Amino acid sequence: MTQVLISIGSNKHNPQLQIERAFSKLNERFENVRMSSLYLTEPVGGIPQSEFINAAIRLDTQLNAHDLLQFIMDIERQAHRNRSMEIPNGPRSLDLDIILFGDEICSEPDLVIPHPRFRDRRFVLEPMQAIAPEVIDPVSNKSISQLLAECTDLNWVKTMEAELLTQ
Ligand code: PH2
Ligand code: MG
Ligand code: MG
Repeated sequence: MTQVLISIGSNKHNPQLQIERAFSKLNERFENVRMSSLYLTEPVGGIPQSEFINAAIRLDTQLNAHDLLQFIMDIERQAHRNRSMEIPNGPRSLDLDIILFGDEICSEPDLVIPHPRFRDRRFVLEPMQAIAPEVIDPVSNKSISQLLAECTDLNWVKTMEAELLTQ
């Protein structure tokens, strides 16, 4: 079994529903599936666009990383994601990124693990910190907690609960 950390995000076509549906599909297929709470996050890159909802998911799998990638891309397609029509870092109905796959390091044209930019993204690290603070990044040998403490990304990330309290 390999423990996997996935970052999930959406800012189009009912983001909360997209994330809940994707979570149920992963939960049906895999074991020990856990999701953080949902976070409202400032869009990073792309074009001016709506805020995202992001979360982190932790699961165990017997699949290899490529087969897991196929499975999650299938979930993205079911959410009507069409990569050929997309602006880089632009709006998307559902994005599932494999951040860590056990302690594997993989650098292939279609799959880079650990995710190359996750250490610089607060919208990835904050949700991961909530469910997997002790997990180690095999490239930097630092824990998620350490990476978050050192992260200089100033884009805002807030829990949906905090957002409700300020309304
Ligand atoms: N995903 C991107 C680009 N920018 N910004 C936020 N806040 N959340 C995301 O999930 C996100 C992003 C590319 O996948
Ligand atoms: Mg992606
Ligand atoms: Mg992404």
